[in-house]
Amino acid sequence: MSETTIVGACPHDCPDTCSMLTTVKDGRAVAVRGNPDHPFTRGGLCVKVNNYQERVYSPDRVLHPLKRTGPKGSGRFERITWDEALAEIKQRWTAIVDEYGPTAILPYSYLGTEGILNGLNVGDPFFNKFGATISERTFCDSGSCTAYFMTIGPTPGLDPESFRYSKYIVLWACNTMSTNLHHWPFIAEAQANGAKVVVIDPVRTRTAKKADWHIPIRPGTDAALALAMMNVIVEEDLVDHDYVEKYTIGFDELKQRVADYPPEKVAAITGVPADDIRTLAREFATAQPSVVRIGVAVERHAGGGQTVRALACLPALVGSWRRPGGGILQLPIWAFPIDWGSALRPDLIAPGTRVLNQWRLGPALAGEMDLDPPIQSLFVYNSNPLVVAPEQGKLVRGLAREDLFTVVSEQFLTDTAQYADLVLPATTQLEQEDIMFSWGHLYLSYNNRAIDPLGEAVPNTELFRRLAATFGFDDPFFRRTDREMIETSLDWSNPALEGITLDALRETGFARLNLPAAEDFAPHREGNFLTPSGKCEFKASMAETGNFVLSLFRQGSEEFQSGEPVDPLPHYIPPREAAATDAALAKRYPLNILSPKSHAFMNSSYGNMAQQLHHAGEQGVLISPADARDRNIGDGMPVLVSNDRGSFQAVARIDEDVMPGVVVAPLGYWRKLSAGEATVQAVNSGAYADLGRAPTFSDNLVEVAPVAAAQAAE
Ligand SMILES: Nc1nc2c(c(=O)[nH]1)N[C@H]1C(S)=C(S)[C@@H](COP(=O)(O)OP(=O)(O)OC[C@H]3O[C@@H](n4cnc5c(=O)[nH]c(N)nc54)[C@H](O)[C@@H]3O)O[C@H]1N2
Ligand SMILES: Nc1nc2c(c(=O)[nH]1)N[C@H]1C(S)=C(S)[C@@H](COP(=O)(O)OP(=O)(O)OC[C@H]3O[C@@H](n4cnc5c(=O)[nH]c(N)nc54)[C@H](O)[C@@H]3O)O[C@H]1N2
Ligand SMILES: [Mo]
Repeated sequence: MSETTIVGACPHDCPDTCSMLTTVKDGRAVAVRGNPDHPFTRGGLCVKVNNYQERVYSPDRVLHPLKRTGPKGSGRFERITWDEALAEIKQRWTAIVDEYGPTAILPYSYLGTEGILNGLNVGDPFFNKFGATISERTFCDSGSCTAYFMTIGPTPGLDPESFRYSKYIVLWACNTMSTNLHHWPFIAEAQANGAKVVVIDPVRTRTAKKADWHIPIRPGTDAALALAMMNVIVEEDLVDHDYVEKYTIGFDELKQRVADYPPEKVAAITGVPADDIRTLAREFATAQPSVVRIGVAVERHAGGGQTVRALACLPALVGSWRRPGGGILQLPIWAFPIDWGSALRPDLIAPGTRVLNQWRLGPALAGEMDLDPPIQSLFVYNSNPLVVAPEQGKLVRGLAREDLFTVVSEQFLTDTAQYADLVLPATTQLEQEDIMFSWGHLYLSYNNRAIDPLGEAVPNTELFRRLAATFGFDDPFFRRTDREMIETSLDWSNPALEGITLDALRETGFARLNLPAAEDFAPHREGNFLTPSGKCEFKASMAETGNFVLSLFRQGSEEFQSGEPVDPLPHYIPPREAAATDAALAKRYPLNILSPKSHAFMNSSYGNMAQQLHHAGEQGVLISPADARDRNIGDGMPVLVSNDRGSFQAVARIDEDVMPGVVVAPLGYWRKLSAGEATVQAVNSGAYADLGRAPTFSDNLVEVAPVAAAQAAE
């Protein structure tokens, strides 16, 4: 028996991008484990992927092209050949193009796999040349990025490993223990050395339980808190004047602005006592180096963009950037010199091609958007919109349309694939080769293929090679092999790659970018921010082009990227659905629902796997004892969560960990595996936040009632 170990990388859209070792026996993967040599992975995987081989060999894998035989959504399919599938796509799309034009076809994708080859942009060149509608992908951190770029520019900021040198760590809307687990040891090390760890979250999460101080806050009010912290810092003269003078612009205007946010006023908005606000501000200013780690949830309400603007101003005001371990951590992805230009091929886009934001899929398919031409075909890969996009009711109606030709490339018959006309089999990470960035550490990774593809599954790169050939795109660009793509995926002339070779990377599986070591990494010690002024812009010069979306999320020429002007100073925008904004709505629907990430699922991936489902339990909703009592809800009781957009069924989990007025239903449960065939997305709105067209998943009001009572009321 031959046994080998193959070094690869976890494929998921997670900051940790673990180095993964696969044991292969006689061509079959028998186990995976974390690479002990990788300084961030440290030999451990998480509950999501530590049995990845079971995902690979699951009897539920889609291993051959499938064609629908029953009504839409019935899940009845027959096996066909790849040639038949491609011929069907050619015939259907040609007819659609003849009648409606190519923009009647909508590609839809995100980060089912995060590899530079098989991930975000793998289909873009094909669909750009085809002339399909452009998908604007503002799924994750788009509003946060717009705000961050406006304030300090596309900088990695600090090394996540340098948290071990921090003296004050604020995890702001970030559930590290579930969503960024491998960062925790660095935080714990700082904590052991006397650093204070603060968690700001409406929920006492696993992470909050490990913190020195948990500050519960009303959802969507974080900007007010950050502005009040700055108010205190200015009032009590805790400002690092030397840093502010040399390396920032707009301090005088910011000073005036934060005068509007005294702690007492903000206490009433946020629910955080004024004295706590003062303590937080004083400690953040004086315990240096101090750092804020922001999670994605800070962008997920009406004022999410301005929240990140305010948070990105904080460290400069008190000089946190002077030392390693100080500043703000968003996405260190900006350290990776990825050659997006050659991957995206925006040059292939015909000027004026229609753009559709991904959050609009439900209304677009359901015929509510007056689109000309209407969407007649949907091509989904690397995504499961029925579970990850809002307005689920409309999505189901849209996907059920008999005249919609839906093709889904998948590993499993997801909720979305269930509605497809054609399902195309996709490989898992063990069956493909890729090179990976990280948005949570500074190591480049190489994923070697561990086993041969199962059945007729193909990597996304091969899928688009086949589609290009089917449509006669004979430019050699569309025939590039994976190895050729890997060679051109990065800008090898960039100093960050100095000393790294592909051959060595294949051997070791990972390499740290050529950047200073964590203990010396303080790129903004003397300013050098990547903004137009080179300074931290309290007053943003980019505010004139305002609400822009990064080209990474929305391709095209420059004109696509600018937006309406916005206020150049950070400010608080109240949640859209809250008593203060809409009292009538709040009367009918008094509870603010949050749908953060689940501990055991990866977005909607693993929502069908036994180990992870066992860990997560059935779809639940966390509710405070007071709110449960008011509604005669008992622990474990089936409840209906509803608002005007829709409803879903869940099991009540009564817990003091959630503040009164807030309920929590984690993302990731599959619709078809849930009682009532609906998930939290049934109540979520498709409204955008203020910047970057970010979603507003923390800004939705609902009511919760026992299922029996809800049925009786109908
Ligand atoms: N286990 C697991 N890990 C994952 C993922 C997964 O699905 N599962 N997904 C990956 C992806 S794609 C991403 S983007 C990251 C995201 O990881 P995180 O940034 O941690 O995102 P969330 O879990 O959505 O939200 C974090 C916390 O914010 C809180 N929160 C919600 N609204 C507000 C608010 O208005 N204010 C404040 N202060 N807190 C709020 C929630 O209660 C939650 O505890 O995780 C990645 N890692
Ligand atoms: N309510 C609510 N909604 C959210 C969020 C939230 O916090 N709350 N988070 C948002 C965020 S941050 C994100 S990033 C998005 C995530 O949204 P998605 O990126 O769509 O995430 P997944 O649900 O994991 O869906 C990915 C699908 O791709 C498939 N897949 C995996 N690898 C491959 C492959 O190599 N090829 C192909 N063809 N398919 C593959 C998987 O089987 C899976 O079904 O969701 C967003 N939606
Ligand atoms: Mo995400």
